[in-house]
Amino acid sequence: MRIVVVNPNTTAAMTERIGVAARAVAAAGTTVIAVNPTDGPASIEGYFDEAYSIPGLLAEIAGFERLCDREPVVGYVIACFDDTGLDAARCATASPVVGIGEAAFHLASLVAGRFSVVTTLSRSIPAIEHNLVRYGLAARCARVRAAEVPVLELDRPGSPARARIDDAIAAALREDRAEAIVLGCAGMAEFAADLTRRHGVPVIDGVAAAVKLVEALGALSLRTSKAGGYAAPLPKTYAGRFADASPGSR
Ligand code: 5HY
Repeated sequence: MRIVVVNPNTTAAMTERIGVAARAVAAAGTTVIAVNPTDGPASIEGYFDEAYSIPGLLAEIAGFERLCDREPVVGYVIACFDDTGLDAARCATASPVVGIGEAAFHLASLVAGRFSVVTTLSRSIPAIEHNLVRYGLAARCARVRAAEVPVLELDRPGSPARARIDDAIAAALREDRAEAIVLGCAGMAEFAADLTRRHGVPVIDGVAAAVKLVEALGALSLRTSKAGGYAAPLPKTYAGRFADASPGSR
């Protein structure tokens, strides 16, 4: 089975690291294709970046959908912890689309009574808190914390990122009564195993969680319902630079 993992920001090095994390957990029969748009923000830190990342995300999915008869895709992962563009993406395909945030929240709720989230910057916290309410999991999340590390600093050699994430996790275990930790950025994926060992609680990465959930959905032949809000968009003209995205135009 083929799973497409879309990093909605435009930083190819981050996409590469996300692909490595996804392939590390993928089953033997799963091929992971990790991609990112060429248009859009280098990183997504808050609502404004998020808005400008969605057209590129949807264009990537549209490209794979055009080939799906010859090269089927069992499902998509949106590899941005805000689950950027998730609802629109689910309208764009009948294949399942799983956001790494939603995936991580659900797996955390299966292994812990309470979990805390450790994300990058404080400005990203409201969107994550909103998603927890939207997914019906706010009651299971003790707190969303920020390590105060910019997304693109996560893999810079010599950056204080790891130490700040460590400190935020220690505070969550000490102050929030958190029983598990969710890593609140796709760029933290490679830290999960080491942090689990260091802190002695499940530290969950959404990239791995989402890949396994897409595999499970594929194995159960579960596809996105088109009976309601995720129905395909109605054919209409989109003007200007989005003309090529006009629903029903291909
Ligand atoms: C992410 N931003 O996973 C989010 C995390 C954040 O570019 N990839 C990004 O800080 O909201």
